Amino acid sequence: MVLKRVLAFAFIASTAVYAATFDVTFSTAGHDVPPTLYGLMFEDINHVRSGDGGLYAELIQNRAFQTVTPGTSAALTAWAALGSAKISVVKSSSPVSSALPNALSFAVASGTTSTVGFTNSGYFGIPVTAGWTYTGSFYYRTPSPPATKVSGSFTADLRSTGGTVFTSATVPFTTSSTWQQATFTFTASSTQTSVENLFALSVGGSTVAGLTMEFTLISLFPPTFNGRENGFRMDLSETLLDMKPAFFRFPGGNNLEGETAADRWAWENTVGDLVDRPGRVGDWGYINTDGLGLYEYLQWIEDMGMEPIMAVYAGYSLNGASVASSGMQTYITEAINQINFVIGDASTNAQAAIRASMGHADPFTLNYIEIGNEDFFSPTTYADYRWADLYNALHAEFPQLHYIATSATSGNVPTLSPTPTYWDLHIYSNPNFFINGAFNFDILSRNGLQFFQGEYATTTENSGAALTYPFIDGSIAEAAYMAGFDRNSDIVFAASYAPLLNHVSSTQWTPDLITFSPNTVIRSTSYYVQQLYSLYKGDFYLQSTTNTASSPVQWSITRDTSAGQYFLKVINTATSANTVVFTLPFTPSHTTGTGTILTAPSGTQNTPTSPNAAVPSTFSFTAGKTITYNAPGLSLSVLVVTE
Ligand code: LX5
Repeated sequence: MVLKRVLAFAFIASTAVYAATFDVTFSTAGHDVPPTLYGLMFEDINHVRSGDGGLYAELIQNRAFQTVTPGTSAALTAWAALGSAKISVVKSSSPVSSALPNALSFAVASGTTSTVGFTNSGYFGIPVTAGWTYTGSFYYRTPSPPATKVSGSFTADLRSTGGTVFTSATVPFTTSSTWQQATFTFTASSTQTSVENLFALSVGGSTVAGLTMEFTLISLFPPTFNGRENGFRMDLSETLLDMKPAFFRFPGGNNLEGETAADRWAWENTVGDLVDRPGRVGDWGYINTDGLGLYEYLQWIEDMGMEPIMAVYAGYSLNGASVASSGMQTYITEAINQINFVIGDASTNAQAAIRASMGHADPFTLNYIEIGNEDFFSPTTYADYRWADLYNALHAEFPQLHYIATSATSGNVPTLSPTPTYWDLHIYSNPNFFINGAFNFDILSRNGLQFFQGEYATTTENSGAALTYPFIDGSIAEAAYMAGFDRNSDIVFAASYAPLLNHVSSTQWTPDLITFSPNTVIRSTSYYVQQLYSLYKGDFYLQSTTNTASSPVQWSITRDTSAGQYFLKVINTATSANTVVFTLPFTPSHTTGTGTILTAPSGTQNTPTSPNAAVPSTFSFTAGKTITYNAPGLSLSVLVVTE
């Protein structure tokens, strides 16, 4: 997997020295803030997994032996034999489906009497939580069943690595050469602090002595967000919900593109019954089960009150190759079908009918389609035919949708025809870039173009040192840059930090907004910056005295018109305090106001060992026609003033 790196686009660099007090006068003039302004960018990135083992609540790792090589030890990732049983991954002579050719072969020697079975260690652990009812299932068969059917029962349970069983269920079975699906539930009565737990399926040796059975799609779900079958992790969903995000960009990022076109994220392989989903080797070097498929994304996005920004494959993959012009029709048709799955009429459209068969007869909400991801890495083919082929075909079919092109620097790179209205820009850099770039959008002409900062983050210190977790210096620098999103929300319609999630146990790209383990979630300093901007987005931006780039202090004023509240955001990127004096165009009805602040000493990070080193706190302040606010060093403050 070759990492691409995006050019930094810094329009303004200023070295002006600033006084400690900033006078800010604002008026009632301004512009609407688009409801879509702050949201989330997601892709299955970070080995082990922001999708599988992350947002997607499935607890069993390697549940269907997808894309593994039978007979290898790697094929048995997360699985281990229990007792004297022999387990291996085989290419089933009669697979459960053409999509899932492999199975776990479970062989029990004749004369076995002791308990045998196999265990799964989950995604670096399995949480056992009191009151949780776990829902499990698996497919099994006996390739060469005995002449006399054997009936018995498996025991499915959660246990410690030492073998202490916390909860279990009995699962009856009968030997047969055809695949059968067994289901079960069990409820935990106590919470285990350790997540080093195992899922086990076992049986009395004498019941199956001399038999070889096959198992696949062995699944175990905890309770999920909104109680959805095949759903999402509750704690991660609630952590994201606490940001009140407006949109969800998916499925990528690089994870859309595939190493080659054949490895791309293909929507049709991610819908329908789980036995029909082959999975794929994702673009971050590990397997995607695609249990988290297009339907699951859309249903969860709807449950979360967001709208999708959905990407379609645009004929460019990470090996640098572009699909030839003559080969584009395949992907145009695929994109049309993908969109019809989302918004088509189930009574007349085959793809929409699949959606309805999965439980959502009505179309999902969809306004934005992103054509590709970072296609400026193959600018010539994007400009010569890939953009136009897809845009013209999709726009003809779905004229009501907005089509986003991907661009380097500030849009129009490469120059595309038809000229896109919407551009996705990506930037990863150091704190100074974001401080010096706070006015990057201010100088862009108002010529109808609309911008989506689809990925951005402080990824290194100014020294160039890499970051494992966001740090306050970088997060407050991002906050200064985000004041530019508020201020220019007449041309910036959406912005999302990236990447979103990483597992504590191993990762491929840091820093990330949220770090998690099987039973914990760590909200980074950048998470809180994103949260404060989203919660206090308002619906109208008020013009005010503006500062200049590279100044240590930035501000933005928005209003929630229906609530009659004004949100005065003050960002101080210096390590020492600075004062801002606001002069309001009205006299507030209350003489005191409540504010929320995120601040911490330089270098502070929220980590697994100190998850709450920097968290927002509230304060009150004196409100009046003028408000004097002393902003501590390295701080983002939101002062709420009621009209
Ligand atoms: C970046 C950019 C991080 C990834 C890409 C996304 O979020 O998938 O869109 O990867 S990179 O730097 O290798 O291009």
